[in-house]
Amino acid sequence: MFKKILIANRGEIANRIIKACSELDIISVAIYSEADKNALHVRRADEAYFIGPSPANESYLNKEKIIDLAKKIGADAIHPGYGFLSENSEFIRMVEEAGITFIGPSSQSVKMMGEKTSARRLMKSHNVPIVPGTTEPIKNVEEGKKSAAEIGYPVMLKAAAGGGGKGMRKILNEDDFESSYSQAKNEALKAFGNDDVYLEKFIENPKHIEVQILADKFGNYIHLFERECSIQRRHQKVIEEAPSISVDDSTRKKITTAAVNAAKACSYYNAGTIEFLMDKKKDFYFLEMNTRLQVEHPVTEMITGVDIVKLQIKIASCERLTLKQEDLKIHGHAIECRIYAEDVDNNFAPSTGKIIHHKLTSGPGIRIDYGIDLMSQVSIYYDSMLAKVIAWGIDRDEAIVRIMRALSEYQISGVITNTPSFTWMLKQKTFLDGTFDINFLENEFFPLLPGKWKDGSTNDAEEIAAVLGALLKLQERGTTLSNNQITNNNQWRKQQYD
Ligand code: MV4
Repeated sequence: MFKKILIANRGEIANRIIKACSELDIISVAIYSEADKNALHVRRADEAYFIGPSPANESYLNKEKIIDLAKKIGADAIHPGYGFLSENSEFIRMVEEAGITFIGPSSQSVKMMGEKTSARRLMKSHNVPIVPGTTEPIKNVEEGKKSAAEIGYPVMLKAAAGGGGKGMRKILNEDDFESSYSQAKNEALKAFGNDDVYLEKFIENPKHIEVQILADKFGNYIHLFERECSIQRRHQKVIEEAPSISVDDSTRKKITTAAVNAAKACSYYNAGTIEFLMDKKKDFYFLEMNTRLQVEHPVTEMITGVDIVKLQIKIASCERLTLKQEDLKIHGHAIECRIYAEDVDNNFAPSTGKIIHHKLTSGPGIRIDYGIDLMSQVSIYYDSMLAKVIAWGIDRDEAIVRIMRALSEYQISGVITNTPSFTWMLKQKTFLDGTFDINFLENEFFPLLPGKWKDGSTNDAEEIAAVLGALLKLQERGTTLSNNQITNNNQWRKQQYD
């Protein structure tokens, strides 16, 4: 087993990985940028090293610097978390060439799934249903029009090098084809440095269903059932659940089998997720594979009892999966709400500032994964997700009342968050009866903005009292925590907390 793991990430996921290291008795190493000097992951890791200026390009995305540091401090392995370098096949290659283990899939698997048309060909040849469409990039307008007519309008143009919704375009009819085609190619070139695009049939009002898989380095594959992730805004997930209320036993059997086949097709190891669109007839189609740990992994952990991050580490260190598919059962239901620092009433503008009050909640079935605490800075440099509130219940109804209760108790001050908006979402008929799809927020929530959705009670008085108390304490001390106290944060931690 590894002795020391460098965590090439920040925020809640860095903290989540630190917890896994701690339970496995592995030394956790944080890296941090200028903006993250007061960040929680820096305080919680066993060691922490300054890596560079706030812009991610100069810190969390600096491949050479991260690998050099890992070598210098004797880290056996690097956990990339999600985002940043997690799906960068070049980085994986560099890490392994440096003699360090990457906690994730092979560079080749990531590359195979990153190019969407070759991924579609691979899926097709391994009995994974793909969205009807082309499996090679479109060569010119004429060829594209011909394919689109065969597929049947409306169609979607997608970037072959894309993913996550970037460089996507819906085309309603042949008259719009030419202009959409050249725009899509332009966008793809700008975003990915590659202007290949391909066509898919447009699937009307589908759900986003994804399947968590795990595989070891000896060819053993299991799945951990599905997650329902249809509630998104601009390709950012907001609420996730496991299992999906819309997946029946027979569909579950088919979609999880397809997901395991997808993983086998690219000789995958470690944790991965296969994304599908599922239509009203419960036909499902492969969208893409996420070759990393995902934000929403906790809902799967809650219903299966499996610690996905610990298994990632064990798999990376060449342990065999001892967990058998037949041992896995869905137990109850879990829901996750993502807490973003954003002003829902002001067009979801990111909210920045110092966290001056953070009061967690607990109670039956509640878990909060968070990356902030008192004095941490919420800046414009990184993703605005601060925390995730996760609730488990014996059934969906219990998970819903528990997460409502937890959200009403959870307090963050210093930045504006989207927390109150969940009160509205979780009460909607289409959410409660499960008939929502990927258009839920766009169709039902946005028309109400601004202001009219607010119907939850808040804990203003209690929050204000807590904040005033904290400010008074700081005043009494005649101080605040200043940045230069924390340059050598090992030292600093000792001074502050011993
Ligand atoms: C689609 C689609 C409809 N038809 N493909 C968006 C993210 C990217 N991974 C794929 N996406 C979509 N692909 C076809 N052929 C609709 C979407 C889509 C979507 C998918 C999942 C969750 C939310 C979404 C929001 C808008 C569009």
